[in-house]
Amino acid sequence: MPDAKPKLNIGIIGYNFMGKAHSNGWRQAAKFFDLPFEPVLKVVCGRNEKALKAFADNWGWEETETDWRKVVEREEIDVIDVSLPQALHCEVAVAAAEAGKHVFCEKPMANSLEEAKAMLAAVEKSGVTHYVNHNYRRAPAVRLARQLIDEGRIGRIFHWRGAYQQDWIVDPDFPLTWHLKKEIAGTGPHGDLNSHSVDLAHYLVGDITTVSCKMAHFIRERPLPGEGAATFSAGDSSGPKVMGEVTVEDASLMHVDFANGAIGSFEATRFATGRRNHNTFEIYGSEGSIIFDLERMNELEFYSRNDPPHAQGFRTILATEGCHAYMQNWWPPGHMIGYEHGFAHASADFVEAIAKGTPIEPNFRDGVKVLSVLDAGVRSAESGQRAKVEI
Ligand code: SOE
Repeated sequence: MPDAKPKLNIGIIGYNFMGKAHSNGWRQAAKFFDLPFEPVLKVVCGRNEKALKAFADNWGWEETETDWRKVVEREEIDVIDVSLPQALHCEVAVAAAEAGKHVFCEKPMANSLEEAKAMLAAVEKSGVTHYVNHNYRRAPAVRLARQLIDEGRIGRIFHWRGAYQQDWIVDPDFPLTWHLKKEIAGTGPHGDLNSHSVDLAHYLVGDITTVSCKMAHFIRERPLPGEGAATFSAGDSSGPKVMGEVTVEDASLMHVDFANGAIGSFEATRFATGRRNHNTFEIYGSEGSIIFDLERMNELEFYSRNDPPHAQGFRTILATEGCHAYMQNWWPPGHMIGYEHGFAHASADFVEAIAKGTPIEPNFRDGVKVLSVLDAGVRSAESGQRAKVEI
């Protein structure tokens, strides 16, 4: 019998959409990756005891708790996984860092740049491992994009074109769920979706220096949510229709300058009818180009000016070979992976980072950089002027 691995006890705060994705991520990471520690799903925390218990039973969390502070204070907990709406990230992450716990935090990192900076200060002071879950960085095809750039195959980058488009609130009767309330979500798709795209642009192109942003509000009032309403799901609408105010924007368009001279655009909306979760980017350079589309997430389109002229054209690379990031841990070539695998990759890398004492990216420092670009976007949209990114 091989020696048992040391255990890494996880306490997760939140058990909705992201709680589920993270729980699965920890489970799959433990099964498919040879990790230095064994992640233990120790305790799940939420407010509705009955729903929490059902969640814990289904995902194999050993215990439940309704007070997040008690989870953070528990001696044997090593990692706090913050799977909450962003308005709650700062308080929980800071308390976790102060208690010496490693922090795995859902995106966007926080509702304001100030909160994000406070979170960064707390984790740096305590020396714990910290991570912001921009899960799309860990798609093998995105890793391949980065590899092609590092190998010089794209050359000098001129253009970034990012668009993250969804359509789950295009129906005016879709209820006023928490993503549409400023006090919980901070902003609309600008923070929720552009945060992913800005993180990808930082990863693939580089730092952003100035921003121009335009935001739009298409529907100002929506019915209050009934039973079962959640992100992507209208729930029960049979009750009386009482309206409430939408307090975030419905769409955000930014154009930006990068420090390396490239220019870029970002489009984030929940009103792109027919687009369910269309997270795309295009990068154009002096030697070649790349295109990624999350809805075809195993593929990367690549064009090379260095191919002989008669053979030039976009080719589609299926990023499922053993030589592509993470794929050795899954299935043989051509056996597709999906949305949930990004969470498993993040969990696996997070455990490795703790064991090695090395940073994982994106971490809270990267998260602050994302928030600083989004903050410049908000300032620009409010003033009608171009805004500088200020950290
Ligand atoms: C809703 O827009 C949402 O769940 C985002 O919050 C996630 O970050 C994105 O990956 C999918 O859509």
